[in-house]
Amino acid sequence: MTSLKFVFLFLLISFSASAQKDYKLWLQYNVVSNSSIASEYKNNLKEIVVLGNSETIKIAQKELQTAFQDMLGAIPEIKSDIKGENNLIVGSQSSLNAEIKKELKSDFDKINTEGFIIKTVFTKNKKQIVITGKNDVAVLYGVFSFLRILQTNKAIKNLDILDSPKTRIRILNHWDNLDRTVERGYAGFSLWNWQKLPDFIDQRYIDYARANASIGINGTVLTNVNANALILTPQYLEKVEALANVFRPYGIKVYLTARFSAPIEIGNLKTADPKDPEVINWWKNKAVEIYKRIPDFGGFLVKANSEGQPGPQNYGRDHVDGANMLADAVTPFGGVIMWRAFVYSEHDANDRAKQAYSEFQPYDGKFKDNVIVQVKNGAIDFQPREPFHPLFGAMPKTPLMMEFQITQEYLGFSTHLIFLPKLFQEVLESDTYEKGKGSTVAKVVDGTLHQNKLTGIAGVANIGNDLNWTGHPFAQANWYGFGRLVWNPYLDSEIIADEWLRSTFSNDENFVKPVKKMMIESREAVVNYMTPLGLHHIMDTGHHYGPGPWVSNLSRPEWNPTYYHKADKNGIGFDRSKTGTNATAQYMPEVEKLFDNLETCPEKDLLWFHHVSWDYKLKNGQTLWNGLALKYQEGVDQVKEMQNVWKKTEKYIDSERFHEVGMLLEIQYKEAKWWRDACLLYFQQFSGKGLPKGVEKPTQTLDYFKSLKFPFAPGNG
Ligand code: GCV
Repeated sequence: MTSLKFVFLFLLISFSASAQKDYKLWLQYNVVSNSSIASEYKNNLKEIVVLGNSETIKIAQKELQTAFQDMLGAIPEIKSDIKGENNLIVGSQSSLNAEIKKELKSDFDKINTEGFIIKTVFTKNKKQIVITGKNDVAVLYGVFSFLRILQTNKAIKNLDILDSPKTRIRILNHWDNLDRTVERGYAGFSLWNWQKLPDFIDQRYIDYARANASIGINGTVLTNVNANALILTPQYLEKVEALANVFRPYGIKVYLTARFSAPIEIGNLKTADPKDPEVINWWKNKAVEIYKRIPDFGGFLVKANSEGQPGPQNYGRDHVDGANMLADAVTPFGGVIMWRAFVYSEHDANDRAKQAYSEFQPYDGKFKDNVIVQVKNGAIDFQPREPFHPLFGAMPKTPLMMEFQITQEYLGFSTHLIFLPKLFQEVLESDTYEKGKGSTVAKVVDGTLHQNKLTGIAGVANIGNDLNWTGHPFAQANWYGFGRLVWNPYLDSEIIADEWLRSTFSNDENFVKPVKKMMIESREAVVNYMTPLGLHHIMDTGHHYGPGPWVSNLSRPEWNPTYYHKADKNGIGFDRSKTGTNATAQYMPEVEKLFDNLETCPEKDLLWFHHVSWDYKLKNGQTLWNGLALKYQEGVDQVKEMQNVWKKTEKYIDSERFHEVGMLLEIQYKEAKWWRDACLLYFQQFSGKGLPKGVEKPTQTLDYFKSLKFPFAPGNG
């Protein structure tokens, strides 16, 4: 009995220790094992001088204390005034003494209101490290950045860092429903416990805010874009207010989704027509009510007249009418409207990829100043690879916001390891040629191309109430990487992977080097085994789990995978060139030419833009059929290689996460083979050709793959 008890206790302790590791995300604060680095920090951090006593400054102080205790084994004494030297001075510009202020004057001129300075300064021959910014939240960002330097075991000699976020709205979009299910969520239920709010403040809310602040995220849309009007009732606004109060000291503003028909559903009006005076008034009053509770409320995100959601078109009005009406309601309070351009219609026979551009481009310059149009990454829908959305590069007079999807709706859910910053980077680096060469998507969204003041990047969150937040331990890297990239859209994804691995697992080079390579290559691996050479949207329908290139029976043609690949006896691919739907014409001439011409179209986008014969010769000399089959095989082989890399990491990390990732990679490998076999068997019916040498033979029939059903696949509403 005693030994049983002991075993139980042991299991409990080891479970909670590793569960905590998963839970702690990239803020592990592992002991610094490099003794010279540790002593360098200890010598330079005799005391911490904390200037100010706001909630935010207290959070910054606590963070430093926790981090130093965990990483260096001791907390320097905390002081509130500067004496002696080799101190760490933490406080906003206004709290600094005159000498330091003077010393940093030109630096302060170079940062924006959210930017920070981390600098070694000498005043009266005394050396100090100063972390500062124009306000307390900026100081908090500086503190997290300083701790990242320590976590990644970098030296702190002569620090001279000035860092400002390049985008203004750095926001997570939670597709969380009020019943706590999460649309396209693969990490459990929603974090927001509406039933217990506002009185019960779950520690998770605080930990969520802390994690976001550590990567510079400054906004959160709490509710699904497929919106429920109830969130705008007093009963719920009280709960939203409680969350806003928790997030505020971390610099995070709360936003909500606005259901366009709310005036009817909860306001007892007969219409939601944006030109109706009663409707206009209803929204104005609603804004007053919200801002009374939440003075720094961010604004609304709206999905209107898209996939069955109500909108201004229900009343013969357009998107501009709808967005501007809401914009007027929040203008007195400095709120913004993020209006989504994700529109396509079953009544429009045009290529779905063209519809958002066709509808929104003519609105350029017509929105109010506090409206930002949120454009999805990709004209179809967050595919493993899409060419950049043509609206980027076509609306010079309208602020455009990028919407990335962090949750892996089309990318194997939280089961597959894919490092998304690599994908995001590819898109941000794409050249729109809007104002000549170098007019990258990054420059459109950070406002530098058109000098927009209102800028932003949104990410559909992959967070749920799973112990490890994101379902897959490596999906945490996508949350982290999103934050880092929206702060600086020019950051290299390799740097992000490096930081994340060191902060989350270990600084050991023998671990970091191969695993970083694995992460970087994971994106292409997934493209290869799901949708190589420009294929897209061939996931099984509804849940989007696994392959379903055969699906052709859905009511809306553009919901069917057959619509996208167009495989037939002659070949495969969607002709979006001049000879087809001419979607290429939506790009600037340089890009149009590149994509339109079969010779110059990058092979990674080939079947996105062209329908080519099975015998078409690829650049490597292979026929299209053989090349396609070999790409599928390559994807499978890449996952095998990821497994090999991971197997060698056991001695560097905790056994729990080692085993978790190992099991998930095993599933990923199985599913990569499933993708390869199902797709090749299906496409083979059209090509009529055998599999080339090097491609493994399927062990199941096409009918078997077609028979697979997943009625309870997660995230499907
Ligand atoms: C929130 C896709 C997804 C939907 C999602 C929609 C959108 O169609 O499958 O779940 O709805 O995009 O982004 O609005």
